[in-house]
Amino acid sequence: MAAGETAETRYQQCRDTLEQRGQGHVLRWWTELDSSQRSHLLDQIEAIPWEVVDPLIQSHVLRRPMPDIPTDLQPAPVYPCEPGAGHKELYEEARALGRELIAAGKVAAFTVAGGQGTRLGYDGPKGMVAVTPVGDRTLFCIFAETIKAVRDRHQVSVPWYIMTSAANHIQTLEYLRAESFFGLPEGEVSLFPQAMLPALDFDGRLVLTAKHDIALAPDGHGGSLKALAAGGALANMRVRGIEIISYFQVDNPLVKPFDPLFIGLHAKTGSEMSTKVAAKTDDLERVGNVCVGGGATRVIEYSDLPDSIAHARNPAGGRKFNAGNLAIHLLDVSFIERITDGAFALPYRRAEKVVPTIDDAGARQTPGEPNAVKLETFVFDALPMATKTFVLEVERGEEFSPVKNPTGVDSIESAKRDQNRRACRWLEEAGVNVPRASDGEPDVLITIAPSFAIDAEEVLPKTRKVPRLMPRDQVLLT
Ligand code: UD2
Repeated sequence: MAAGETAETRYQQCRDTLEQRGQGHVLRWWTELDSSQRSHLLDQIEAIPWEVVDPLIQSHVLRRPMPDIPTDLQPAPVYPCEPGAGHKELYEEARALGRELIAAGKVAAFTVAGGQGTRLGYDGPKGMVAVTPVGDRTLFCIFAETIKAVRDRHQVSVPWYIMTSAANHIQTLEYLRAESFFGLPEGEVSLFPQAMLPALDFDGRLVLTAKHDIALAPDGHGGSLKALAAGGALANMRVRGIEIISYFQVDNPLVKPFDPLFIGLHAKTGSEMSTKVAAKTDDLERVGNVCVGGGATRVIEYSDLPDSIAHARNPAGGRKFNAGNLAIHLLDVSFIERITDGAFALPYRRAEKVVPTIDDAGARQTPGEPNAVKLETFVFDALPMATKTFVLEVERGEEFSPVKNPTGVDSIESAKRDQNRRACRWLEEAGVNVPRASDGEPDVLITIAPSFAIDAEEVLPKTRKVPRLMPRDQVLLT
């Protein structure tokens, strides 16, 4: 068949597929498109998984599904960060086991970095944003150097998997290559893009962002589980002897992906999927709520939490639902293999977003209000599928300060402040004198690079390397 005929056949098939679904508008500008634009558009149409999208238009676009909140919802039981009297031995054993598992190379790092970072307004992969108080180190740099530190300390390979999306895959890869993977062997860093789904307007119609381009969006970080299985990463982990995946989001510079206590308790309790929580800062904080209900551990996202539950109090007057999801999880490789084998589906969520589109004249417009629905799955919806789960409460200031907004709460500014506070605390715990202002805040800026220390304990043997700190000093410890 000649090339022209092939293109014509593809066009006709795509047109039929679209017209059967009332989506014929997608080809409205066909006669104006050049050949590369035509082929791009046909590629996009052919890649749409209609078996997923058709039912979702009915259930999630034309209708607003009600959040699934079990009637017997209760706060999840959590292990405290400091053990109670009866648990000291358990925690010590767990720490030792966690160290063994890390040293034996059984734990891999997994960063989800496929999001579009819309709120931050940064035009590029969020992992490339510089976030340290001193030294302008990026999120990807912090994670890579943490992995390298673990690798060097234990002389073991520690693979790092990064989920990107079509929107940022190439830029992420080029950035890491240009930085020589921050000293990690290239063969131990695997990037793979997640799947995309079309955005739909409120009438269930595909949205065009240009005459030849359909608006597509990443299918949520829940897509990571399928992407790990389908892209071969799980098989690769098996070959490398990985048993546990340490999952974290690209936005959190304080994350400790190799926490021996968390890993050890996960293994000791026989948990298939574990999660870290911290006390919420207020009833309506924009974090998920880790709960139990309907016989399983589950996360109720902040946007789904009914006010009555958000404001509920326990008999002592404290916040009843207080376990904020930090999006730091451990998942057994065997658990992901089990749940992705066969008909696996996480529930889809509807997110209303502003999606740039074109008007009747073909000119690009960015509406002031949400105009479309994006369809996403969330990784924490795998929790109810685990036969055993475990939840560890941690100190927020030690492990969580996400970069989500340009300023204010959860911004680069607040993340720098929190990294500085933690670095100063670690130094003081090791006996270093840190100048403080009259309000108690550190009067210095310190970045502790992972090559220097990845936790407070590692600072102690290195205090001789710390210069005498004077007010307003800026120090990068490497
Ligand atoms: C997430 C959690 C929330 C809370 C908070 C803590 C969800 C749905 N909510 O809220 O419960 O724990 O984080 O910081 O997770 N991503 C992808 N692919 C996608 C979408 C997102 O890789 O298709 C990544 C994204 O790059 C980022 C992370 O997932 O690393 C979180 O995405 P978000 O910023 O949309 O989640 P957020 O802040 O609403």
